[in-house]
Amino acid sequence: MNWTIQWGAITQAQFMSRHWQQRPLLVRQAFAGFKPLLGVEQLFELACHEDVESRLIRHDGLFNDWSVTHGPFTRRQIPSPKKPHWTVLVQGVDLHNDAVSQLMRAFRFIGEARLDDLMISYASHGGGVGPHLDNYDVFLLQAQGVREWRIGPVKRPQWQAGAPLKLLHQFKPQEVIQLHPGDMLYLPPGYGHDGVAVGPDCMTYSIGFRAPTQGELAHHVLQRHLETDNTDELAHGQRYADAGIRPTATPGRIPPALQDFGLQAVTALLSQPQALRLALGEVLTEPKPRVWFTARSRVKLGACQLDRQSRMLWDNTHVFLNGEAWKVKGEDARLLRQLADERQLSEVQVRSASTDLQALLRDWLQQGWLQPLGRS
Ligand SMILES: [Mn+2]
Repeated sequence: MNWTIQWGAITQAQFMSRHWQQRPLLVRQAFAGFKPLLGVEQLFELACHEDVESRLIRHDGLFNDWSVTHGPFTRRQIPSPKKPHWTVLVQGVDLHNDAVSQLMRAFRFIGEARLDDLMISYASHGGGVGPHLDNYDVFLLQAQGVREWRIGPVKRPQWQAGAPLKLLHQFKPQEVIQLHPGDMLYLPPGYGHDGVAVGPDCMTYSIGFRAPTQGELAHHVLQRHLETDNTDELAHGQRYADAGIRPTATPGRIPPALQDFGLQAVTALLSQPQALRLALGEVLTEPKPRVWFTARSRVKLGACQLDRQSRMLWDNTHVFLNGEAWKVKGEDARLLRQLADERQLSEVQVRSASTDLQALLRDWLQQGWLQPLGRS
């Protein structure tokens, strides 16, 4: 299924220039006649699965008491939908369900490197996670039932003390918006929101984005860079030496020469931008924890598509798939970039690939990173 967002009065380009990362947008019937892609029972089953990240949040309105429990749950731990004021959140549903993974493709116009996951929240009447803000952009698509959102900018966030969730203290919403199935609300990072289910069986799909901080990215890129072989030179490079030093009267002091040596070691890393870009591509395509691919023994090379759990990106010199990198050029580079952009290759394209590339594609099929594409 090919999903396209119906932007209504504006274009996608206008959304990008006026709203993305800047201000909220309500899109009525962004997906006209939308029907949930998985049922409530199917969602609860996922919440009970050990490879799925899930949370159960209950709220006692009278005492403003919140409780949070982390999954996986047993089916009996999930309350009855007839009971009000609870919600279950299931993270990364796109990794476990093909239909949901396809819906998420509608948001690839932002670019795959920025896409995070699709979370589904189920709420009984009055259920929600309370007033909060997120550090990343989010599209909130109403899939079933009705949810009432209170939204507003937050200048200086203050947090409720003692709550098990990071909840805004004295949140003053500017707008109240009711979302019905197919309606979608976009919120930029840091925008306050509080969504409460109105009536039973409310399901909302949250399409979330990745926005690493400099520190997080530096941590992962440097770590990856240091783990790879191309830093052999550095790892086996000159060791600290201090022949000719005089006896010290201040043995506790760090020698200035050692300080310089430490700084030089880090500076040396930064003088390898190509290697850092390589590490970045590997980091950005690293599968999430608890992602498993199913290997297959016999494969027939033909039309194929990336497995829904596969992450593939490219830059000017490499293609990256699931945390690994390949240096590519020429026609093979063109084909692999196409695979990353379109997530599939036709039989004709696969046949036009070099022998080396065909061997690589066969390897990816065997690992379960690629899936055969049925002729239709
Ligand atoms: Mn949120």
